[in-house]
Amino acid sequence: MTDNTVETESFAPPEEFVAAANVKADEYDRADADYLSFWAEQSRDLVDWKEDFGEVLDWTNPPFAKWFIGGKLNVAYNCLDRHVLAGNGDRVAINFEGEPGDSRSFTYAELLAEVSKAANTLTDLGIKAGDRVAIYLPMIPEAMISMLACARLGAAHSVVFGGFSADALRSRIIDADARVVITADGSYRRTKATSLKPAVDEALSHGDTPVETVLVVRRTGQDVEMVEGRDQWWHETVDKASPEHECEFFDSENPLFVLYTSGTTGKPKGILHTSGGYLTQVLYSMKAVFDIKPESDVFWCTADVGWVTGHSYVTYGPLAAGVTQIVYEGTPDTPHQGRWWEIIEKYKATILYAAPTAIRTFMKWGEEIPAKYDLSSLRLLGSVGEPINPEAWRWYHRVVGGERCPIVDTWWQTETGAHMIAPLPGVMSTKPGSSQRPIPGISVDVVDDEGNSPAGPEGGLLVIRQPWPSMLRGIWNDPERFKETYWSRFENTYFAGDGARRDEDGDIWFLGRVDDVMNVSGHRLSTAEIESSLVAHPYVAEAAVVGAADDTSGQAVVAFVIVGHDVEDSPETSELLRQHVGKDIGPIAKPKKVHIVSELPKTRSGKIMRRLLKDVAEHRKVGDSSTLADASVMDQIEESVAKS
Ligand code: 6R9
Repeated sequence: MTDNTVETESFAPPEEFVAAANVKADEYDRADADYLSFWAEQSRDLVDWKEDFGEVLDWTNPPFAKWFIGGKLNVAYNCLDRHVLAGNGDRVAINFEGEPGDSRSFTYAELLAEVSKAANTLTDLGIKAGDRVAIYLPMIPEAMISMLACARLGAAHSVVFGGFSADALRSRIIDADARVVITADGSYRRTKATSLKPAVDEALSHGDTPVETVLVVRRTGQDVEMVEGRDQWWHETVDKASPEHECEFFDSENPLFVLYTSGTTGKPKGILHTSGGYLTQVLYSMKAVFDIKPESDVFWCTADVGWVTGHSYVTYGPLAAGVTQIVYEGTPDTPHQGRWWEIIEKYKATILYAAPTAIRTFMKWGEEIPAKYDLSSLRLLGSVGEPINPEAWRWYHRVVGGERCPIVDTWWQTETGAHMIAPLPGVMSTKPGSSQRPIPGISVDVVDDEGNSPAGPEGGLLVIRQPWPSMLRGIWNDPERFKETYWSRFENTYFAGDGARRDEDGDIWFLGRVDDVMNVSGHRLSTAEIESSLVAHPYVAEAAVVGAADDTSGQAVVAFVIVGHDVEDSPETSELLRQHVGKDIGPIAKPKKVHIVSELPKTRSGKIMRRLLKDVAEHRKVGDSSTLADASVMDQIEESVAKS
């Protein structure tokens, strides 16, 4: 991204926004004075506990944290029952907009009935507290209903993004030991009915998963093969189940979900989140960062539930806060490029939370498109998933927000569960491109390679100093990897994997990942995972993958491969390998380019120097290659790339 950043440029929130804001500036001091009392107070205030907790944090066995010790709650009760009991059962919980234009809405009372039916069905299928259920669904209300039904039973869900392949689904089912899979026949994408169920059949076809039952939602009505004794239709089971379900209350540390995310090695990690702490911080961020007013706001987070943003800010955050929200199934340009703005106008959305890659796409389509719609209901905008470049920020602010909506640029991760660094919109002026400050109760720092603080003006590594309520509790089945990945670089300090720097005001600017994790359209992908997919293809001898800067998607996957001697170096081969990765991992992982080369740049110890390949992929002069075993390799690579 080439725009020049003016660090001092900032936008003050409108006076009315400040006057009505949920939190004020003194919040930081109160939290700093005693962060544990601060979180205890937030938790008691925001969460309905069936039994109060005693100790706030148990950190006697770091890095394994426990929060709100001895407390008992039910997360689904907090998202549903308590709103109905408080007399808000008639408030719309979900306005669902299908891609073909069909719509459905659920009040809180109706959603409670749906979740109760699903919970009763899962109980009939033998699911109980402590089990895992895999959810492989498109963005339809049943996705959230299924997640909440699991939470209601104290069973953990493992949502697998519907864009992932059968293989990816299979390995996640096996790792999480899931006995039930909830899926759909398919969904609508770019006006076509795409299928989902065949991927489940393929994932289970090896007979090596613990799955006993597949529950299938009918979304498109396309033909589906149902396996006798294993597969059941949602409409023949859930729809017929009782809408009454008395919930139990579980320990604060009862697992809520496992969500797989890419790491620096090939195998995705199952990030584990539990109940009380997660819900506390998610709710606090709804209050402080999104300034949520449940009676009047219409919230729209555009993320898919397959990602953590969809977990925290589609399913749990908005529903636990009791606000009305929008859920949209499809793509932003179906049937026309104004679809999002049309939805905002239709439902009078007040808060929009989206990824920078979407904003950059809209910029390309032109500002005359949003200009055709009434966006005056919006009062706050959010950004998530990757650094937002100042140019996109300004466009978002001016064109979408009509210069009246503060923008909260929220930095967080699957691992952190909820917002960690973000401006408080009623408290401070916002700066295009900066996430600014940790939210109250969170302690972050930017350190140099040795862990010294402060890091120099060019920046350093982002670390988190103190445990936080919604922190991951571990990596499923792999405590050693948990310690190694996040806690081994600096003692008792969480290493996030992001580069960052502070400006003169102390505001934080993100510089992207410092490891081999790429960020494509706000989605995390690992170079190692794509490399192993490529080398698993019989044509490929060696592969190196880099994330190259891309104007729309932030980064794009670019692969360099050495093919077998009898394989033709042709555009067809490159295309075939692209398709292979798409099929193997999922369409989002498909490389934008596959360059066939005769050598890869390696150090004398055999390490691939991806930094040099990144220079090539970003059309830059190749940097220092003096540590290469063979210095002429880069010339050969540049030559092959120029030819292709
Ligand atoms: C929520 C989510 C986490 C990684 C994270 C960082 C990048 C997310 C960002 C941001 C700069 C922001 N990231 N939000 N970078 N500014 N506002 O995206 O989780 O999919 O786990 O990705 O995304 O690099 O480390 P996840």
